Amino acid sequence: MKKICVIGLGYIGLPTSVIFAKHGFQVHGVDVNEIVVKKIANKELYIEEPGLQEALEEAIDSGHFTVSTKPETADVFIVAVPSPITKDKKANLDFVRQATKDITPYVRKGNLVILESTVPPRTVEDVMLPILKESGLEIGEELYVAHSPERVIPGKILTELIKNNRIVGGINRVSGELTKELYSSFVKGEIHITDATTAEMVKVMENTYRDLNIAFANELAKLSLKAGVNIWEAIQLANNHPRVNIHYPGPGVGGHCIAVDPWFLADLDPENARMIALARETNDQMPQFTVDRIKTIMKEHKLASPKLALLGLSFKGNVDDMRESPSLSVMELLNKEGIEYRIFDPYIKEQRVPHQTMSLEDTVLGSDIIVVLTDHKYFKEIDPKTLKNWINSPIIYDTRNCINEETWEKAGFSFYRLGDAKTR
Ligand code: SAJ
Repeated sequence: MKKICVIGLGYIGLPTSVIFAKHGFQVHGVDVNEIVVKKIANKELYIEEPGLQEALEEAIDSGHFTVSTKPETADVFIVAVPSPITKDKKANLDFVRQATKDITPYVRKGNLVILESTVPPRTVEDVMLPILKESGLEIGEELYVAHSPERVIPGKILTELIKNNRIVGGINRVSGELTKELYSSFVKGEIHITDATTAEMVKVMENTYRDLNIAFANELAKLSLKAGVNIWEAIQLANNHPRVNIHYPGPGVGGHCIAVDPWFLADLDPENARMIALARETNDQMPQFTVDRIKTIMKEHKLASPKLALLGLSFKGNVDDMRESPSLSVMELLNKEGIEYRIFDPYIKEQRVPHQTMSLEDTVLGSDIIVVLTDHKYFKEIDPKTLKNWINSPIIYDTRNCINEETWEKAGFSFYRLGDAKTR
């Protein structure tokens, strides 16, 4: 049985490990965080992801998945560690560097090393290979290396890992082919082979495309207020065109990918990456736009010191992931303005931020404006009639176009929607 050592047991490393364990491999998972390792060994999850609990239990019980804080010798090494950005928007490759250093003493002739983390183009060639050379093995001849970025979306990780097409970039042909063969054990989508740097470039381009398109939608949302239209209706109609696919506006772009990866690309050549940086800034500015709109609503209703009820902490609907969430920026801006609020998210089950309550009732009780920041299904299903008994004044501002205007207006609410001039 082939053995795989996976470094980093987070959102990608853990699901990848259990899937390989299910498909005939012996998997050893490594994480520097002892708490994470203990939890996983006890079959406890620290992230919420549909189907992952059952898959983890099965993997551990089968004996095909072990975990510890130290790597072991194996046939294949998969690096799936974080690649964040620094405060000045540069790639922080410390984890990738450290993980590569950690596995170097364990690599043997004939092994394959795969980087899964999303990274700036040239990371495999310029950061990983010089470290792996220290093993004394001939790179490309005795040690094969590839980049195989994941493309899964939180909330659907287990199905997308199997279903999605994959790009596999080898430092040479053999490395690419060995990687394709490995992932073919469970991937049902197509696997395309290219070189490592092209694979790195493709991955960051995909997320940058989305960021640019969302920035365009956010810009349109602002313009729509001047034009006097509902941008959601306009986008839906424009998307009827067979070659148009405009994304949607919102209170900002969160998550660990789309809000981060464009900087990897911009960093390559800041002078020429003008649209990319502008899109990032446009999207980063949306929490401020959201707070400005709240202030306008306050003025319209003569609410000098209102209590806000913020709904949603996750960066997008139906997941528990708060990374880079626009809600956090909105909260920070409200703090600066001295505007009072409470916040509730049905997916965040522990106290993670100040002013967070554990129930909808506790957040909306005595509030003057309800602000929907995340499009959780839970919020779409709220019955406004029940809320009316708890609130102070019936006003709702929907930043995600996920609340039914008619139902809420019938219940007597003043309804506002981001990017919709028709809701006053
Ligand atoms: N958003 C908008 N408007 C839209 C679409 C999204 O404001 O029209 C916001 C969301 O609310 C959220 C953020 O953008 O705050 C990003 O959400 P997302 O669902 O678009 O993306 P992620 O970050 O969850 O996952 C992305 C995916 N990339 C693409 O769709 C190109 C996923 O396939 C990648 O695997 C993942 O990044 C990654 O790991 O890079």
